[in-house]
Amino acid sequence: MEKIRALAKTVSNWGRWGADDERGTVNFITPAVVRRAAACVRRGDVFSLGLSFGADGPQIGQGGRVNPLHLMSAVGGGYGPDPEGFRYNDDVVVMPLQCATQWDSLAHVYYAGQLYNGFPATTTTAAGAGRNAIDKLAAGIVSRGVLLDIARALGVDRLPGGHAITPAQLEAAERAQGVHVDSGDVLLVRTGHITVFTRDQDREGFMRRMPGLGMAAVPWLHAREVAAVATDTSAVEVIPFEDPSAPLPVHLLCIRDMGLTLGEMFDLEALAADCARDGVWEFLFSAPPLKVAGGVGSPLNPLAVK
Ligand code: UVW
Repeated sequence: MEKIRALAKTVSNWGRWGADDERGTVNFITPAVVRRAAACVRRGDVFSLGLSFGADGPQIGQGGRVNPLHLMSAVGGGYGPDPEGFRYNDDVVVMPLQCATQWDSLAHVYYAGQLYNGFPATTTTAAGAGRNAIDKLAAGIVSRGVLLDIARALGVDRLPGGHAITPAQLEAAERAQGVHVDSGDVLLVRTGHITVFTRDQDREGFMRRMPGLGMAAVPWLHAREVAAVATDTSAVEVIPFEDPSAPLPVHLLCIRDMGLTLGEMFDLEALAADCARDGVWEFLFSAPPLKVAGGVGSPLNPLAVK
């Protein structure tokens, strides 16, 4: 934890938006940023970046996470005696909020007994998150999205598990793509790893080992004032961890110290192919979380509009 604590001092955003702030880096999304994002819509083509929420999802039961259980609570239910009259279908879903494409809230991870902005970890109880819950981000997240395709920049179909993405690789992708990540942007980082699940149907391979951001990327995200970062893996950061004695350092530094929301299991394949075709790597990005009161995460269907 020593390295994490030292780095935390240089990237902390505690107090930056006031002592009561529960939104973190989403505060970088100002009205001017949203107007710039809206101007990115040129063709009107919409890309869904979400996985399906269903029994065939990516979960393997790790950490108590399972795929959604979808039940029909009414099939052909009716009012009144007329068999040809009004009929309805209803359903119920039981699912971990973190089971597929999702945002981590700022209450998701912590260390030393404190959440983002210094709130006590004890504010999260069996009733949910009393501070930094996902519904605090309900008026977002809409901004300019920028996709950095690290796999393409490195000339591979997908990065191997254990590949730690560095600031130099992020900047090389920026140069290759002719785009620059600016304050308030939502950064999408493509590794290609989602295809281990979507194409190869290898859930164990998808969930247990993955490429992702290395610890050195954290100060870079801080300096660029990124509003949120998402990848096509289940953890955003590299697994196995760079230092096996300090698990999930990027989670701790981004969520707890910077107040930076992480997006996981985004399917970036179709969007990346389109961006490579037209050479435009920026778009209007919209992925508001569900207003789950006290939730520490939210399932999503993120949209990119070009
Ligand atoms: C943990 O595994 C704690 O988090 P995530 O699902 O965000 O990777």
